Amino acid sequence: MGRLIIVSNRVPSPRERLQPAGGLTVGLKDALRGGESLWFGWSGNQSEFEGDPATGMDEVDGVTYATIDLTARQHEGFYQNFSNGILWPLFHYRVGLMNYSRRDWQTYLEVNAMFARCLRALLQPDDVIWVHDYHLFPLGQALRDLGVTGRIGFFLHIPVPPWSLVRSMPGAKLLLEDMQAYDLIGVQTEEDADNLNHAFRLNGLTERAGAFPIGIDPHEFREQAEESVRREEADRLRASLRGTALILGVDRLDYSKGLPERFRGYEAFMARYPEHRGKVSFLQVAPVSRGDVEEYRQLRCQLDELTGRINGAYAEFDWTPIRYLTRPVARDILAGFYRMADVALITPLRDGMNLVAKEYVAAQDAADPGVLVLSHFAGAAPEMDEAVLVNPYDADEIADALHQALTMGLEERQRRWSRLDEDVRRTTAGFWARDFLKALDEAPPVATPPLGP
Ligand code: ADQ
Repeated sequence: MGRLIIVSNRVPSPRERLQPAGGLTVGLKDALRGGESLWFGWSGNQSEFEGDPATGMDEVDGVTYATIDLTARQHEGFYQNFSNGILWPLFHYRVGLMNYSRRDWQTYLEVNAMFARCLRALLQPDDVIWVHDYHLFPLGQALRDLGVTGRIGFFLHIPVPPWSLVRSMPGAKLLLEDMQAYDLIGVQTEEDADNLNHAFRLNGLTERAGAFPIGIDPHEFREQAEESVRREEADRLRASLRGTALILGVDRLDYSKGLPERFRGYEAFMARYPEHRGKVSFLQVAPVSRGDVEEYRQLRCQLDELTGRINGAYAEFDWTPIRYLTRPVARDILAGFYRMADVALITPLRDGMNLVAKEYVAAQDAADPGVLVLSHFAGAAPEMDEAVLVNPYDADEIADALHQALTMGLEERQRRWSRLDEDVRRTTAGFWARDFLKALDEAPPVATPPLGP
């Protein structure tokens, strides 16, 4: 087998390369270790140079990292406006938040074509290419246009809504046609695969999507959690809780994560279950992400106001209902908080998968596990039906779920948790990558390699 070429918008930073910190870096760790491999993408830097940029090369632990810079104009049009301002809301079912502009669409296509040209120069005939996420939908076709005939797979980390919704974006049909260049398209859930295949069918194209739910490295995360509950930060949190039960939320500050709805759910819980007042603490960690996009600024204001209102209404002089942090907390500290939490409250309005839910399960102490309260609309929900599942739009349902979770007996907690844990340990990140690459190898090829001499 040839080299494995991973392509994603961002490549792991030099620090993440040495110490994978969640997401893709963890997911691909095993796959990259298998043989020769190269990871290609944006360096994270901006340059003033308008032509095709030079590719920076670096090797860490047997993996070659090849990166290119973007200009400020490309970064704005391709990444900020088109990927995060158009595709992200659209694919999270929020058409109303989509700010379409034809100029950004053109920059998106331009950057994808440039990625293809720079990557093409590094390719060898037997390479297997695996492209990741919505920033790079057209990349496969752009590579085919340059004569690449080998295997190209694609994995989409975010949800796929029905075609009737996706088609509201001008250019959606073209993206769909471009995706035919991939030998296999992986998505997170059966629902996503059905929606994408249905879209292909409706447009007279070939169905190429399959469900490959992403996982974590549960062994590594459990070890981290066990170590991290013994750290000074965990002691400080424990002391500050003074015996109150801990409800924990961990997300990027993003409107797909349902944070205002979650806070309103907690408010309803305070109002309707006064017996819990003074006996619980809700800690929400939500570091600011994409802070330069208007919708994210508005979300932050909304959460500041909700936190103030709820704390103002229910706090005692010696007790605060919500602790809300928009600063990042390091992963090796967070893992211990997961283990200490009596309840994880994870209520996205839509989420491709949600790995925090899986990490929470992996971090629990089998003797006294906590309860996962999870949105029906997380991609993880179909696999994790032993969680207490809620509709995040219903504040009263969140309130009832919190009460149920906080009063659940040990036996039921253990029964639910051990089923969840079994699943998390079976469908790991390593399994996900191997499973996808095997299916890619077996998929009927889109392009025929030219005949040899
Ligand atoms: P994200 O939207 O970033 O990822 P998620 O899967 O929850 O969401 O988290 C990815 C990683 O980031 C996890 O390892 C998690 O621990 C970490 N993380 C999240 N919030 C954090 C915080 N506040 N502090 C520190 N670390 C945090 C996208 C999709 C998801 C999909 C993943 C992987 O939106 O639906 O599960 O890709 O495919």
